[in-house]
Amino acid sequence: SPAIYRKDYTPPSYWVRTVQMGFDLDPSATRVATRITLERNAASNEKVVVLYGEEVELVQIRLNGKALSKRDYSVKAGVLRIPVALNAITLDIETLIRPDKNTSLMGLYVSNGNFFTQCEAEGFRKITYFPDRPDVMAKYTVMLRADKKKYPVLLSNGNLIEEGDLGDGRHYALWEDPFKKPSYLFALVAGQLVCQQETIKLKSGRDALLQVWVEDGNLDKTQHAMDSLINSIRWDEERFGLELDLDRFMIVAVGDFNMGAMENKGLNIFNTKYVLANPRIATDVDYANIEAVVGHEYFHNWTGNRVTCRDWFQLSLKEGLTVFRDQEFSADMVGTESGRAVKRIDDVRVLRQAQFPEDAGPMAHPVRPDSFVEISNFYTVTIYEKGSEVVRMYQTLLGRDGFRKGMDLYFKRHDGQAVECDDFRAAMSAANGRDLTQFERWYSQAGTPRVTAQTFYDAASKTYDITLSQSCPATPGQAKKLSFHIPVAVGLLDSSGKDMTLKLDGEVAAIGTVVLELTSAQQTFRFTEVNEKPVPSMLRNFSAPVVLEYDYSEDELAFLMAHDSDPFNRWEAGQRLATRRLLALTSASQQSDALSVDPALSDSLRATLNDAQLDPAFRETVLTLPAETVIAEQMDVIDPQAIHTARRFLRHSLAQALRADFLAAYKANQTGSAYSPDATSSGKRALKNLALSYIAELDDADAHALAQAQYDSANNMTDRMASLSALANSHAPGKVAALARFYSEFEQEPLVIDKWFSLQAMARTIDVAAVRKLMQHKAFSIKNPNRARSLIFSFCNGNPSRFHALDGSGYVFWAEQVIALDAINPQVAARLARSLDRWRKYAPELQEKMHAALKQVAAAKLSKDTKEVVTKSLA
Ligand code: DPP
Ligand code: ZN
Repeated sequence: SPAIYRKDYTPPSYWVRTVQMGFDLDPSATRVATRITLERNAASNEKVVVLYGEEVELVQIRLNGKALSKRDYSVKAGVLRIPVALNAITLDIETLIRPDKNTSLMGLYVSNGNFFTQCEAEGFRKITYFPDRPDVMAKYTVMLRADKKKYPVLLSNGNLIEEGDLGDGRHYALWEDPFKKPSYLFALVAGQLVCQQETIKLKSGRDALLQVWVEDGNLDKTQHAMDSLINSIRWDEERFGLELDLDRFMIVAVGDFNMGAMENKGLNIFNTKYVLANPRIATDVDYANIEAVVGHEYFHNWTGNRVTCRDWFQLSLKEGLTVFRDQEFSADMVGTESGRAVKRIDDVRVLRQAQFPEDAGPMAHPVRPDSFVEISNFYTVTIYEKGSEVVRMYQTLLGRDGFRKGMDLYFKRHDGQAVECDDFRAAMSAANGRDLTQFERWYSQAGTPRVTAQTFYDAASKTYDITLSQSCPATPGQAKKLSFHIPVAVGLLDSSGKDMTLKLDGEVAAIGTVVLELTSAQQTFRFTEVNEKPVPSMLRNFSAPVVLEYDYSEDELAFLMAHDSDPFNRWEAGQRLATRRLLALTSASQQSDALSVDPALSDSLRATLNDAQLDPAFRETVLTLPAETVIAEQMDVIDPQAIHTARRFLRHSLAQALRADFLAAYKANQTGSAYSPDATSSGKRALKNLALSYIAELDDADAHALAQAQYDSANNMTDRMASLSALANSHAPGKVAALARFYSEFEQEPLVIDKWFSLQAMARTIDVAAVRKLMQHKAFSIKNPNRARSLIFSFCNGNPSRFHALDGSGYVFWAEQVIALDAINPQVAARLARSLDRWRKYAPELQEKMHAALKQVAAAKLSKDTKEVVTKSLA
């Protein structure tokens, strides 16, 4: 398949004004009748109506009432062209589709007997022939007809206009969406579902009906999603002055879903994983994720739906912005400064663990890509998470108020339009009178910039110079990079650990933190009236998505860990210390040297662990060592076994050194019998369970007993999973029994069984043979994306040392699964295909085996999704 280029964008030849659809829902033969009114686009020279269709049977097509014959149009590679140059056209298109055979989960499909749709990015063309591109926005009216017994609930976007019986056991519902929208936001749901509902008053006084739809039996798991939705609505009213524009807003949960959730106008469709929760089945992390995803999809109603993307190259326009909004929402929901920092740390962890590797690998692409083969492959951590960092930098540069002004202007200018990333930047610039020309490079250049800092203190003149240099590694198609506009937030600590008042060239810049704007390859910033040599705290709150290199002494890092007023950098200092140890241990392990660690790190960590002034949630982040994948990215040649040995050794050493402290923290952070997922309680559980995981490293009878006792008495899924994981990674006598008991207790809860598979897939002792055996389990199905992810993805992506077994068995398994999945669901397969992205970074013996596996996949008959990924990996 050929690549599509951003530079080739042309406006549509016709606009669509209205869409009327009639569905006769039947799993094996759904008939779709669509009437589209089109209007010629004066800005286009093309005299042709262009419609896209995929895997649909075209029954008939009429133009202004007249049936077209095959001579009147052409169909080639899914593109139907009708040469015609009229100002107004009505098309009647009838198609036939087979939802029950649709395992790609794009377009209209069946899940557990019910109908669902997923149209982003290009799924609508699997329902009917249509100008399926996001800059074509229209008003939709949708008539659904189906058997009343089998499909009592019939939902689509907007407002319910009419419903009734049709005789012959069938019924209908007519929906009308008052807002024009691109086809990717179309949705329908039909089936046996029940809902929790609530009517709330919006800020303007209007009433809105909120519904959360689930399968019967799950109504005891919807309260948290409903609460999260209401909180999201309130938050957007307060923070951005944006109100829900509909009378009715629905969330529907579905067990078979490719992604997390989808923001269809007024009818959000969610993976069950991001809706269903109660203390019995959901962990604290699940609760937090549900809040974030419900927020995310709700916030799309403005950032994505009211203002959408001109083309799919602009995807980050809505995704980066909406991730930023959901991150801010989650932070505000916790409220405390320390809670905000923990959220920030979590988000930066995702960036470093997933986005930095992507940005350094064969799939590296700018936040606004220049080309793609299959857009589904570009729903990436770069578009989402790095995109969010780019949006966050506007706020860092312009301030919260300035950012809000930019948002207001963006909506004022573009409400109801399909626009580009540049339009967002222009609004930020115009609203604040700031030149953001150079900032554009964050959208056009891929790769993670490196910022190197050097400092010089002159005691005689009391000046302190910080010299910042930037560079950015080459990425596919981009050998040379131009300088970025990088906000570097800096504070200077005096010898008592307090923030100095900062004067830049004589001007008072700030009491605590100043944002230095690095725009050239190298710049020096001079602080004046600096009475003693400070310890610099740089890139506070991670003010830019870069790698910051500075030659900190061990003492300085320990000092920052103890004193920095910026909690993010307190954490960061600890991570730097730990990373140094882990890299040294990794190299010692490679040379078969005896492993040892000095007590400096454990002393600093002990101080943090025992500091009752600090929130437990924050202490947990400090005591958590950098992930194996983060260490891997810092090595020239990745050695997964050595990294794993090093990290385990360090954890074991810390467990020995701090055993009593961990036990004390364990006892001090019990949360009692009533479960609540609030930040304080979940923070306590996080620290308690971290302590348990360290103690479990010791793998002795006391550790086993502690984990077993917690498992036996757990009253919530967080504690249950933590103890089961401790048991599963140990030689505890109760381990097999606990795993079996867990399964039988939760057999009826698919989301919990996912956890059960995932925990085993990530266990230290598992190998490919054991994964294959789990695939034979009656509860395993490769067709369900959540289940496939819970076992196959967890093993390939979440267990590096086992996946990269020296015999290459992991890669053989990976190739088999990519090929098997590709025949079922290309999107999911293409995700798995990414697991070998970084193959060139490994030692030659592993590289060779990975290369062979990649070649094997490349030689198979593949979807364009998977083909693009393996082709780019091999390039
Ligand atoms: N637009 C969707 C989302 O990010 C994609 N699944 O919310
Ligand atoms: Zn989104």
